[in-house]
Amino acid sequence: MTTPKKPVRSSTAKGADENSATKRRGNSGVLGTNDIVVEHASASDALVAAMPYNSIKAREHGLDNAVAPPSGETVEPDSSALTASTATEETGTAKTGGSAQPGTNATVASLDRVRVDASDQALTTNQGVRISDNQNTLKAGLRGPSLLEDFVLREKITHFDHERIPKRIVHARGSGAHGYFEAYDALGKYTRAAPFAEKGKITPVFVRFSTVAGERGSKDTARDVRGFAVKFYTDEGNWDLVGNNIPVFFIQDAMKFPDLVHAVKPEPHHGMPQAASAHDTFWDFASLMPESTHMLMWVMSDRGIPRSYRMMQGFGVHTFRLVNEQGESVFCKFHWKPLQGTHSLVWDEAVKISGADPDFHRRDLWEAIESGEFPEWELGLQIFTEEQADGFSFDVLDATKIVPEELVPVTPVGRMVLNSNPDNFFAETEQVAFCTAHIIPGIDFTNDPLLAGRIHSYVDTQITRLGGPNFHEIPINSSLSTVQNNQRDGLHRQAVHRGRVAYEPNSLAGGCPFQAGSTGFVSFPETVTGDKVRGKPEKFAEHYAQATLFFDSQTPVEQAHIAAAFRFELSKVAVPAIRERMLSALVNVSPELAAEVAGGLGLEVPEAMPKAIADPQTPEVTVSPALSLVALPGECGIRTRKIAVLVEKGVHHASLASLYQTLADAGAVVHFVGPRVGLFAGDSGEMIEADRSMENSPGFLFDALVLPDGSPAVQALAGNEHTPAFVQDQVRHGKTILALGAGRELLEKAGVGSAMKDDPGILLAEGADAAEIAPVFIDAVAAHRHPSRETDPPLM
Ligand code: HDE
Repeated sequence: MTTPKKPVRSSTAKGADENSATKRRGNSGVLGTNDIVVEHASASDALVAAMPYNSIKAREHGLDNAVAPPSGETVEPDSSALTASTATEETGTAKTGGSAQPGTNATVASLDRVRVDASDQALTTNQGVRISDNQNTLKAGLRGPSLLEDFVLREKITHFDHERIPKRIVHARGSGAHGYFEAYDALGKYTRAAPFAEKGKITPVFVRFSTVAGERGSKDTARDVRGFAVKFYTDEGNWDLVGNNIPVFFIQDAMKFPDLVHAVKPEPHHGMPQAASAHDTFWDFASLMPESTHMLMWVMSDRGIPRSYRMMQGFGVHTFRLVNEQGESVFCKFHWKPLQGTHSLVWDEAVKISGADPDFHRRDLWEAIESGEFPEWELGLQIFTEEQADGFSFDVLDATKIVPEELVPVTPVGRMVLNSNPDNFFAETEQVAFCTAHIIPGIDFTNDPLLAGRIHSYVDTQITRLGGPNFHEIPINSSLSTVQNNQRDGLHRQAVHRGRVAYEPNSLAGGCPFQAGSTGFVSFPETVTGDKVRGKPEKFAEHYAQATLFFDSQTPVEQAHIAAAFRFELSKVAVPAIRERMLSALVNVSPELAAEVAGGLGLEVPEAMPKAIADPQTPEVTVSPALSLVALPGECGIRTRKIAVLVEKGVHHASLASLYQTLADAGAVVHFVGPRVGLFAGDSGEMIEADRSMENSPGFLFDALVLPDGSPAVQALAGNEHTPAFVQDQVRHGKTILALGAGRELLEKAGVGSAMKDDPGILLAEGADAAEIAPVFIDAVAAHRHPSRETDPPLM
């Protein structure tokens, strides 16, 4: 807190007889009225007089003052009643409240204030009136008409009618969690931002992951970009790092964002397709916007279909500024790296999962946190100077470009752990309002023209979505540091502001709340010159070098997936000329990729699309291993991996019991999957409970499969209509299968040939050897997938 600049002066007349019928006005010594209103006004006199003029007015001018603005002038009143709204305030009702204490926000303190628990409580109306009957409307006679006076029914139905709010125009589908950020070290050299102030400092966060294109109820596993938005509740205000799982974007200028979104959303005439870019309008737009090519490579790669929200990187995308206590600034890119590693689905799997469990990612995040497997990411910064940036072959203000890690390494600065699920999806995950405008001292914007539009857009969209300008008061959005300003009123105002002063400068409230001066947010005083124009810098015209860098940095399997994704998406485009136009852009990325996609569409490779720039600068980096998903395998082994163990009557119990224990100890989530749920007797009479059935949980929902030993069980499973597909999907999706003893017959029954005996993900063992094979199985599952199966397909 800033201390008042001026010496505190006594503001009320000391020594006046408080109880006498005739009171003195202020300190003037004049006998006056006992009218409490007049008296209150005169008591303010000394407070007001202590500020004879606006002493910081002169410091509103000049560059020095702009960079180091003065604190506002304040005077401390003799009594808090002087700045109160009403003279009766001190008669003490429980509703009077107090002034906010420094460092706390009296309106929110913590979410505990608003958590509601109905244990042992009766139903009431919204006015707190206990409801006697929640089953029947009020009627004139048991068979008579309902009565208009039924305020209980009307309140209930009216509230219900308004239970939905507008969904986010983009990123409507998402899931959130609470957690914290912990700084590895003090970063004062680069930034004075509160979360990095000291080693080990903890800052609470709320994170929301999302898809972009689909509606609120759409499937989780659509091919799409994923949102990765983090709200830091710092002790210097909220900082929102609203990023994605892909480090670049489709467009360079905010002017094109509505066009991009209109192109990818369901086509307006028939409202299709849902949560998909595989349609004409998207590819029409994308192929006319060559700057989107780099981003398209990422979205068509496995990054577009992550295995889990927990297994994706996050990126701030834009170049930001860090500013230190001395006002010095460097440029910065933000990176989140998951401890769980980066892993993806394969397309066939994603499509099937979307039918069997559209909540696949939401469920995965929720269940991991519920079971104490808290997902973790490391925050890394790429820090570089403006001078360095000037020398790059690309423009750091262009959001379609990365800064390759070979050019500027990523420095780890802290970790984020998500350790608590929300209590209420709507109150927290739906109502959370991320805004790129929410930054704190120590962090600042650059002139990225995409970022500029975002700074406006997010606050603006919340006003419609959350019903007015007071969305910052919704508990999940409230800053943990004190909020004090003269903004007033508006829909759903929660704060009850004391006093009659809602302007600054003032003397009637002793100058409070006063401007914070240099202790507040001071924009970095970047020198700006230039003509007022609509246009782009020259380097923005280079559209392909980093798309090529990305493609050339992928493993062959990842490259094959990119080609397959383009083939699929473009095959869904009905207008051939759009397919050809997109192909002509791909020729500029990689003639091999273009040929592969063209072949898959039955087309000739077209001429390369003319480039917007004839002689671009030579890129500094042409291969970057960090761009491949295999660069981050993770450190979690098989923790949280879901393993299906098929069971039937007569299953070999001992082998499953020992295997189960080893897998559970390694942190895997083992599900016994039967032809139905419920109990099954094993070979020696012990019972095993199937908590899933093959009908409600098909094979592609699991990371790995165990086929049990025990002839009666194997015979029964072999006769089950679901078994072949259960096994085949595991094989097709590159997953690990362990067949114990007679269980190998189920592999054969599913058409998995003996050619697979060398596959590292198909393991055969006798039931009695289950304990021995367990470590090999664990290593194979931890590898996530066995992509060699794609290049060397099994006999099926
Ligand atoms: Fe967003 N974006 N965006 N965006 N965005 C929104 O804000 C917008 C962009 C991102 O979980 C909206 O609250 C414009 C880039 C995430 O609640 C809206 C432009 C990146 C989320 C909006 C962009 C993002 C949003 C819709 C181009 C990655 C979900 C609802 C100028 C760095 C946050 C809302 C959450 C949401 C506008 C481009 C990420 C309309 C105008 C680039 C993660 O304000």
